[in-house]
Amino acid sequence: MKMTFRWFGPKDSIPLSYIKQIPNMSGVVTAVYDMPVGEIWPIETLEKLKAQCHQNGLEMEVIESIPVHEDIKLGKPSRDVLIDNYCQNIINCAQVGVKCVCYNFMPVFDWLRTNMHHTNADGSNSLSYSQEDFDNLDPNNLHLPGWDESYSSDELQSLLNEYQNISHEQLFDNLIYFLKKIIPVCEKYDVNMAIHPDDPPWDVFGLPRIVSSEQDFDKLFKAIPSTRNGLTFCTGSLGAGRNNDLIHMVDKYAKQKRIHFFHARNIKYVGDSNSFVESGHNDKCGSLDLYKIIEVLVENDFQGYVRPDHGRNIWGEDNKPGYGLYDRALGASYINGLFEAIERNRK
Ligand code: DNO
Repeated sequence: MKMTFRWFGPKDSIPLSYIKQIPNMSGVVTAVYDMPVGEIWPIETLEKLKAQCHQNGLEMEVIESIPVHEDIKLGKPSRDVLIDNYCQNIINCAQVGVKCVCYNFMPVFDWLRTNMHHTNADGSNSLSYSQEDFDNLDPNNLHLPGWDESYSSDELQSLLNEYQNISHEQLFDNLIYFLKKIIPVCEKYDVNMAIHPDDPPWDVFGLPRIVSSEQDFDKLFKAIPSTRNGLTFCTGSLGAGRNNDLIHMVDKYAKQKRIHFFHARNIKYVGDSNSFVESGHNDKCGSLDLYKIIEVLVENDFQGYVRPDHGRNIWGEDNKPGYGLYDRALGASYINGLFEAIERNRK
């Protein structure tokens, strides 16, 4: 595996030199953040980003994400031009050495929490999802933690209206339409597409979600068999679905060579509903068995990219929720330790 770390570009408060100091760090996972969704990222911008990474001894082989324009998900006539642009983005990324592109196909919101600053018993902060708080949200006057800057309330309402006629089946067809044009480009330029599962893995506000379960992945891989059509195995997103058998799924898709990117994080289930709090990465802190999941990856000779996912804000850090330095660095060390121990035990 190659250990990586998400870096939000030159505006990220965490310098690349700090990221490099985390043991066993091979590179960053980043994107071009200052271009509107749907536009072509200039190759010069990508070259510049890559040069900055290389100056700090870090690779830039993973992009998270090239965002998918809502018109593509909605299947609007404008999608063809947007898909052509997406293909050009894949080509430009490949030309600067990118090997893996993470993306998602979630309508409107690409993740959802009810609290971005949940205070844990030890004084640390993390993201959390309370089913009760969610049920109390007013879909006609939505203010969602983390999303208020992305959409004005009119924009949000009209986008939600546009989705009213989009069924799960229609959304799936739109995903396949997109992939039928993208995957041949990936084949030609040696890029792996890694779809990120729905976070959390169920429908929200009546918006369909189609990448939440084993059944969903099976359907997706059957429709587009090329292994360039793969996934980001995000333990926290998939694990929030208490019916998802993560150990079975990781085994199945690692064997199929579909897992190109692995997001490791842990969550602690709260009560009997869907509620959860994002915990420290260690198994003892949360409800997921990362040890076992990673053991299965190692048994299947996993060679893809790994990154610690959301961390808590600890030690007085007040960084972007989920993306502080300290707890993600601790997460990376824990995951490195698991891989190392499991690999050595097997020899
Ligand atoms: C949240 C992330 C997601 C992810 C996208 C990938 O922290 O896991 O925003 O980057 O869904 O497209």
